[in-house]
Amino acid sequence: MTTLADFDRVPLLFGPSPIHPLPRLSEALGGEVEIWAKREDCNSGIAFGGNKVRKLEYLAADAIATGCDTLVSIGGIQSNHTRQVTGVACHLGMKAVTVQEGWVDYHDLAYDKVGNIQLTRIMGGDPRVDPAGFDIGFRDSWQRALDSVIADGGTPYAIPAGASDHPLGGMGFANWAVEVGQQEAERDIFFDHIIVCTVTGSTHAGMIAGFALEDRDDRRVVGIDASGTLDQAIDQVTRIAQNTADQIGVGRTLRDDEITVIPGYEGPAYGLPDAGTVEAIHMAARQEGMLTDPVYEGKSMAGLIGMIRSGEIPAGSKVLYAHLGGQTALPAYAGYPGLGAPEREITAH
Ligand code: 5PA
Repeated sequence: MTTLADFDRVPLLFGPSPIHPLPRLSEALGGEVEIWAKREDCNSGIAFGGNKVRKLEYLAADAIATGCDTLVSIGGIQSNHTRQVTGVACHLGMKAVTVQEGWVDYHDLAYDKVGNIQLTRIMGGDPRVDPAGFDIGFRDSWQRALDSVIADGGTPYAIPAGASDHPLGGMGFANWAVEVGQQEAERDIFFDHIIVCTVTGSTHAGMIAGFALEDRDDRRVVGIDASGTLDQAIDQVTRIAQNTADQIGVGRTLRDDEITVIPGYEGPAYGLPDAGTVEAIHMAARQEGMLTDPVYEGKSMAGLIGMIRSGEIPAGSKVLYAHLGGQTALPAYAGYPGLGAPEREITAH
């Protein structure tokens, strides 16, 4: 039986990502629930870091071990993932090719120029814009990108959307769960709720598998869906969580109650915020100076706020909010009311 320690990992992070309390946010939500954050948004010096850099510690080790020289992946125009893939390739002296699809029906003036795609271009990446819509599954455009690398004499390493649907996709966040256990022991605290944004699924799935190693049933990992395609997200989380659990020696089938993906905070569609998303972004920013984005973290923050207000997260709970990054997309939404444009100026988006 293999364990997590058997899997090679290229260190790409500063070390364990910081955890810290959010006392003013806790107070603003009634002061009965203690909220902390664990900060993947500042976990690395590579291209602003984020959850994908942590996942890529394992995939990049495999890419190197298998003699690949080009990381090939896929995401939306403002994908954080493809920015991090490109940054990791630069850091390791490799190349990157990234398919950037039209996942979001949003046409801010500078949407396809600023933010993540701008950073990808600055790093000398090879973003290939494709008009296809949102889908976390496998795509022809991705296959074409892989074929083109081979045609040019390179050796591609295939990384699916969000580095998720890959045998090693869940490893990074299984390791995150182990890290949380160590940080809890150091601080003599136990987080009974973990809040995480779920789209392609391996962040959430890795956490489930990693925490399953502890074999205790008083910790809930709550995924807040930001994909807007809930069934597909649940399916993907379930599959990746079990696959990861099998590889790291959990040695049992995961229970249904270990897999919780909550709808209601996804907004009108993937990539588009609603009033609740914007309120959550404002609340975290104005209470704590902690910035979140309208595609992912603003939605999981809205989920956290909603679940505390409704009592689904009961008084006395200790919550760890996994901040997975994504602020680099904010400039692309500068025209959105409340995110740059004056709040009263409601323009069509
Ligand atoms: C992303 C993903 P998962 O895809 O592992 O479920 O993580 C969701 C998530 N927060 C949460 C941030 C900041 C994210 O970037 N981003 C994707 C991207 O292309 O950037 C994979 C969708």
